Amino acid sequence: MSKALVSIVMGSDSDLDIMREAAAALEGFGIGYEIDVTSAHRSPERTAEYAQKAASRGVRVIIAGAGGAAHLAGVIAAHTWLPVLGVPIQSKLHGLDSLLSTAQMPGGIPVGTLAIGEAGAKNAALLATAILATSDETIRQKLEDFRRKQSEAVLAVKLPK
Ligand code: RP5
Repeated sequence: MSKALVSIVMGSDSDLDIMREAAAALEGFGIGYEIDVTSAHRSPERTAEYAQKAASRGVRVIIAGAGGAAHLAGVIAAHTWLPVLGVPIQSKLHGLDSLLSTAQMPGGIPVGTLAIGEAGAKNAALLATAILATSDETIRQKLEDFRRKQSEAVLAVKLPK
């Protein structure tokens, strides 16, 4: 795998099944990524350090997934200038708590928040790919191919009569 351009982080290893969707999507484009667990609440110093050093490691986009009182994406965004994409993980309140905790950032520190759960994790990776595609012709080509094939698959659907 090439060097990590995208960092996938999550608040707990219990988030991994969802966040694997992001990793799988990046692998489909051959985009290098790192994946790790760090918690805004349980390991706050390490989370800050992780975010502060991401850009100098060569990371260009961070995807952060967390559930419940989901502050991970916001805390990471507070410690880096890199674009941060938040994935709300399903929770005891069906992920609505995670969604609001991730999305409702104060003006000045943005988190691009995706849908709750698997679709959000997949789309975070696709959005990270699109961000990278603005300055990388090879990635742009792969993303355009993916979108074309996806459209063709919809057109090819034949429902039973
Ligand atoms: C959040 O709390 C994590 O992101 C996870 O979604 C949720 C529950 O964590 P565990 O108690 O399963 O470790 O910080």
